[in-house]
Amino acid sequence: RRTPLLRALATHTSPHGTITPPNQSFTEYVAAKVQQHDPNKPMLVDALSGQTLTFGQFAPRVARAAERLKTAASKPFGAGSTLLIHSPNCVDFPVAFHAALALGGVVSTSNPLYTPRELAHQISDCGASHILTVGVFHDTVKEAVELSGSDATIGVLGTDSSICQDGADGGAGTFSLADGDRTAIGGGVVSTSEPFDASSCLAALPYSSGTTGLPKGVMLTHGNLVANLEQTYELVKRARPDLLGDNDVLLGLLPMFHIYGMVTILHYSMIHGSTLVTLPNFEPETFLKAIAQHRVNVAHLVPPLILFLAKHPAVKPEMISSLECIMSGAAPLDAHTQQEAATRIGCEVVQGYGMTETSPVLTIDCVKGGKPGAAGQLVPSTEACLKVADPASPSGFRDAAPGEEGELWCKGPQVMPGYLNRPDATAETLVDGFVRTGDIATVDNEGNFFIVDRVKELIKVKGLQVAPAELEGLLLTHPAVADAGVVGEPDQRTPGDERPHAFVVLKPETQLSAVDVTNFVAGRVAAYKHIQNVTFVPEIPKSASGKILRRVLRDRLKEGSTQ
Ligand code: 4UU
Repeated sequence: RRTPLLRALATHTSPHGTITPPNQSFTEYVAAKVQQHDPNKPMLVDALSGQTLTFGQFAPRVARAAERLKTAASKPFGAGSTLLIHSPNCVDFPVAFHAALALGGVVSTSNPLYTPRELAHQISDCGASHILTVGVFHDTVKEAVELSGSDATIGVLGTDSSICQDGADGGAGTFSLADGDRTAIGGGVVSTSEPFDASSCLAALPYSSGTTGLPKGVMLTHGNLVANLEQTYELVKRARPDLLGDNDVLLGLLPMFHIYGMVTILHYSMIHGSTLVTLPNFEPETFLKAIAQHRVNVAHLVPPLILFLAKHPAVKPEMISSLECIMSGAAPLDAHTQQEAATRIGCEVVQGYGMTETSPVLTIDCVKGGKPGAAGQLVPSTEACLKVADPASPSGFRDAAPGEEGELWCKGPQVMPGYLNRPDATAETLVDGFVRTGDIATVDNEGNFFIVDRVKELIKVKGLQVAPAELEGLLLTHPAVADAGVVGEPDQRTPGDERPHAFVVLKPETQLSAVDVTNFVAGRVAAYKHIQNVTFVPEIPKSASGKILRRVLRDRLKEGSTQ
């Protein structure tokens, strides 16, 4: 009799109730919402080129792009096919995305700054049949396709021959989203002869290393994406209706290939009916100009960008006077920095928390003006518990006592069904329907969660993932390196941000400088993954089972001791 009560106490449910997401494809859901807004209103505006896509142009543009994907490409795209979008933010991004989904296929997204070898890994891993990129990255993509041995077809966005341009024959196309077969979880095809089930059809494959190892394809279903948009939108509607203005202008700076940019910024803006001002990269001048010129009032950012706005001498109050609300996510923002930033910028700063594996949103701070340091409350239909390792318990875990820190485990319709082709990693991450976040949290009496530490391997650089295992694997390919361990070193100038630090063991009779090590890595991975500091050590501390004791390495950095 006692067990159910204890279980009930240990599981936290959302204070914002539940939602019943419609059983629709993601594209059908988004297109129906988009259609409810003024067809002449700009939905996306490219801050650099001025290129605009209105709410009314969206559906016909998707229909045309789908037609071209299906017919113009050297091999037809359809159910079971995967489109890899390798592009900076642009107005064509959602068009290409939904054209692929409308045909029953799947979309994977990659960082356009990847080197050919990083991109080649994703091309083979996700099994991309088609790749869309922009002109400047065409050669990189071509090289990556060759490296991967794939026969993927490459197309170009943003040119006259682009699949996303309106054709000479007009853009009156309509598309039937319910028609056609779809891609099943893990590949294969779900036939239309079966009733549509959004939770069993695969839609997106963003990449995440999860709690350990190399980047993996995160299988997100149509149901996951629809649910998370409903959860986010409904939470704002119920708890912060003042944040649902009719004429909001949002900032599309964070990359659309990452889950934050893809769902919480791009698609949230589209369904809400806001105008999204997109930027292809961060450059102080264009960033400030975009905010001022378009009167951006809601900006989804990561902590280093918030610090830039709060502290950089180039930022003058009149440049950012339109800002009313800044949403911070993807990395920790401590209470002090949050409050100081809100005061200096002169607008509210609130946090959201989530991960790629949860489509992404798990919590949002609903306190008006922001609850300092809080990641927020659970979005509707989401459950969480805090787990502490306990060798005495049969499961190896016990629930945290009230007020005690524990690993956050979450459950809800936004949780992925698993990693692509990785049943082992899936089984480690999903337990009884709960996803293990690898984050340590506490919760207060009002259901506000605070993320206090990260216990998974992941390093976060400006909100983007850097997988230590990837850099370690790369370092081990150097002929002079006997062993290596990489951890995130807190960046003193930017609280919450990290930089990869390598501990390296050299082979006997070899010589290597720190610069040799950083250069070796720099030639092979995108800039944000570059090793910033190197410490040579006689050995890498490991557990009895051979796992790197990262905590020990991190503690050494904290102590400033390198031995
Ligand atoms: C401390 O970064 C993301 C998702 C970001 C996001 C989600 C919901 C931003 C706004 C929003 O509303 O996904 P990933 O997969 O790249 O990284 C996930 C990890 C988390 O497990 C956690 O360690 O990023 C860290 N993280 C945070 N940490 C994400 N948000 C926070 C946060 N505080 N607010």
